[in-house]
Amino acid sequence: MLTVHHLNNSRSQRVLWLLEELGEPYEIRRYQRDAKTMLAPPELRAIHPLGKSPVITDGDVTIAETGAIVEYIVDKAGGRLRPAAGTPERLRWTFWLHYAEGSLMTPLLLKLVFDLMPQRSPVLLRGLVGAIATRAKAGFVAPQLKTHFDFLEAELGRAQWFAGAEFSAADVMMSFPLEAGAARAEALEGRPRLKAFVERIHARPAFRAALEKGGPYAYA
Ligand SMILES: N[C@@H](CCC(=O)N[C@@H](CS)C(=O)NCC(=O)O)C(=O)O
Repeated sequence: MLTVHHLNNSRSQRVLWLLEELGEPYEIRRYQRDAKTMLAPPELRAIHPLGKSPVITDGDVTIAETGAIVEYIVDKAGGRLRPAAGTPERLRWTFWLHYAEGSLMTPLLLKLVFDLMPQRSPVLLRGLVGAIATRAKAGFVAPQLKTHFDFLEAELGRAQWFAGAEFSAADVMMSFPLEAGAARAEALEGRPRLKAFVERIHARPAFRAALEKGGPYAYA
């Protein structure tokens, strides 16, 4: 049986959602973030040395990294939620599968780090650290995020889903950075197509089912 090693409030929510969309059988093993550091517990390292979520096991196979997990599950489901090879939709699908974690998450992570830096600094240094963080965000992170979100808003002008007219696993992959972008960086403000996309995915029965199984999720 395929097991999702599910860290609360994390990217593994996407994997549960994909499995629900495909109707593939799975079980969940749950892990809780440390309340103070928000890091995963050490037990997750026993499953995979990186100790990150998501990670899945399926018989002898252990897979980390959401994009690799998505490809494995889609293969297992006979290629459903993936456009046919050799089509323009398939090229777009592959692009979004890599882009979500490879490009879009980077400035979002930087935003999170710079947002947290002042409060995690020694009290006497907070003012200075805050000023440095504000400068880095204004000078580098915010323009990067604007470029990405404007690009995404334009891309959704071609079709309502990222790979084309049909919903696909690429939309599942793109959900997390867009939800994080909405929560941390006002990604949906003034971007009606991104807002409509997030509303559309939240309305899907499989998305709701995955939320019930996965537990509270701060980005949805
Ligand atoms: N690019 C990786 C990122 C994995 C990742 O950073 N996961 C976070 C959860 S959203 C995590 O495990 N955080 C806890 C920790 O780093 O200890 C993927 O998509 O699987």
